[in-house]
Order: sequence, then C-alpha cells, then structure tokens
Amino acid sequence: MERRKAPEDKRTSYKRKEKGSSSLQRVRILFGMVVIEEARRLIKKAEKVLVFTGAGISKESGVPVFRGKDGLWNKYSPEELATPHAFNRNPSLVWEWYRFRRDLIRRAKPNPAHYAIKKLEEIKNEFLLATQNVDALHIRAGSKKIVELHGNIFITRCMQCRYEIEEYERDSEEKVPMCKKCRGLMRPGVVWFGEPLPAHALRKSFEFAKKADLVIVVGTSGVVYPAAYLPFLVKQHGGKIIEVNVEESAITPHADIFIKSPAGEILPRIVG
Ligand code: BJW
Ligand code: ZN
Repeated sequence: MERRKAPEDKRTSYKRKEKGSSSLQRVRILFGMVVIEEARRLIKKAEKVLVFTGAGISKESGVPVFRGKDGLWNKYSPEELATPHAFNRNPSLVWEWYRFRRDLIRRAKPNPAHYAIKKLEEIKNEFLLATQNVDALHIRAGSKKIVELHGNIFITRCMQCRYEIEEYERDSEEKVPMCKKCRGLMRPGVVWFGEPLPAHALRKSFEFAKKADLVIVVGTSGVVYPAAYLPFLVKQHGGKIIEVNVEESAITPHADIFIKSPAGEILPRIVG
C-alpha cells in the first residue's frame, strides 16, 4: 500500500491489503478502510454520477484487456486487426479475430463490478454509464442508462448501406459476411483506430460530464482519445474523480480518490 498525499495533492489512495498482520499492515488496512468510507461518502452525496469504464472491469469475467503484459495488443497487432485499412486489406483475417473474441465474450458472465454499477443506476436519478467496452457485459448485467463509446462487438454492419444485425447467439457461417440487402461487405460494429466515435454516444457523454458532480473511473488505462477526455471534463467543471484500477493509469494523477484494487472487489463495497 502506498500513502501518497502530497500537500498540493488532496487525493487519497488505497491499495488492497496484503497477507500477514504486522502493525504496519494493520495501519494500512485501517487507512484503506478510511479511503473506502470516503469514496462511499462522495458517492452517496453526489447527485449526478458518471461512470466511465474500460477493459479492466471485465478482466474478472475472463475477458482480456488490451494493454500491458497479458493484453491483446501484446499478442496481436492493432495495425493488422483494428483499423479500417487492416479490414480492407484482409477482411477474413479480421473476421477470424473478431469471431474468436465473440466466442470468448459470449461465454463470459458479468461480474460483481458490472452489477454494482447497475445498482448505482437504480439509486441515482441522474446517472450515465459511458463504457469503452465492446463486450456488452454491462447490458447483460442490466444497465440501461449506458452509451457504448467504441461500439458493440455483437453488431454486424454493412459497410455500404449501414444495414445492421445483432448476432448474439451465433455468427454467420460465411467467412466474410455479405449484406443481405445490398451484398456489400459486413464488418463488426466496433470503433477502430482513426474512426469517429458514434456521434450520439460522444455527445451524450460529453454533455453529461460537464454537469456531473462525480465520475467513477474503472479499469481503463485512460490513453485512448477522445473517450479519455471524459474524467478531465468532469474535473474542469468542478466535479470529483474516484478511480478504481489495479495499476496507476494516465488518470490517476488527477484522481481525488484512487483505489488500487480489482473492480469486482471494490465496487460492491463503495456503491449502495
Ligand atoms: C483493472 C483490472 C481489474 C486490469 N480491476 N482494473 C487525441 C484526441 C483524439 C484522438 C486521438 C488523440 N490522440 C490520438 C488519437 C487517435 C486515437 C488514440 O487515442 N490513440 C492513442 C492510443 C494514442 N483515437 C482514435 O483513433 C479514436 N478515433 C478518433 O480519434 O477519431 C477521430 C476522427 C474524427 C472524425 C473523423 C475521423 C476520425 C478511436 C479509438 C478506437 C479505440 N478502439 C479500441 C478497439 C475497439 C474494437 C475492439 O475491441 O476490437 O477500443 S482500442 C482499445 O483501447 C479498445 C478500448 O476500448 C480502448 C481503451 O482501452 P482500455 O479499456 O483502457 O483498456 P486497457 O487495456 O488499455 O486498460 C485496462 C486497464 O484495466 C489497465 O489500466 C489495467 O491496470 C486495468 N485493470 N484488471 C480494475 N480487475
Ligand atoms: Zn448493405
């Protein structure tokens, strides 16, 4: 556990307790409990709450993150799989990768962190969940006030006429699916690098961020823009940032409260 509370930095931080029970560890656990209480108090007090999530929230459901040692981008190249150029060059390779990920995600289940966020939506009148995740696990947990900033992996969309189908239960057997309306090439409904985010999702989340008095940032490295602007927008407009992550992120230096723990352990404790 580290206690980082520089004079100019009012942020508090909590790291998960380690095994053993030296007096120093007991002090750390106590301090951790105080930080969690402080987060609970902030959440209780806030009227307009934005939750901003990334791949880390689904890690405990068995869905891999993108960056870091076990991340997808450590094994697969984003340039070859997650750009419009990559798809135009080799659509069947890109589809193979997305089928593999659809299969994996289909077998995953929402975890306690997804359910805690759903519970928060029920408690707060003014609430928005802005997720960067394409896995739809928040929706499967019951979240309704949600925008999917980077799309949804189960949507298949025509590149030509934009006809869309949702293939949740099973994928088309075609190697590269063709549009049944216009015979155009179909692609996964996610946002690749260099592509604009869905306009309604971006507008709605940016507008909400400007009036939110609290943003809870969960499991994101905070390096992919424009989504990563959201916590900064909240802060610029006078709101607070609570962050839950197993590692420090690009957002941590700006967080009022940083809780260094797995989302599935902490969110149920700070919500409700
Ligand atoms: C845990 C945990 C546990 C682990 N509990 N925590 C400045 C402004 C605007 C744009 C740019 C800009 N600078 C650069 C750009 C361009 C680019 C960009 O941001 N690049 C940077 C990487 C440098 N952005 C774009 O290209 C975007 N589009 C765009 O800008 O369009 C402009 C435009 C306008 C008009 C016309 C045309 C264009 C699009 C970005 C699309 C991102 N797509 C992906 C793939 C989606 C599809 C798919 O899934 O296949 O989205 S990339 C990938 O990164 C995915 C994620 O949503 C996104 C964010 O990743 P995330 O969620 O943060 O995951 P990780 O792995 O990075 O982090 C996981 C975290 O969890 C870690 O911190 C762990 O510690 C933590 N963790 N276990 C809690 N149990
Ligand atoms: Zn079509």
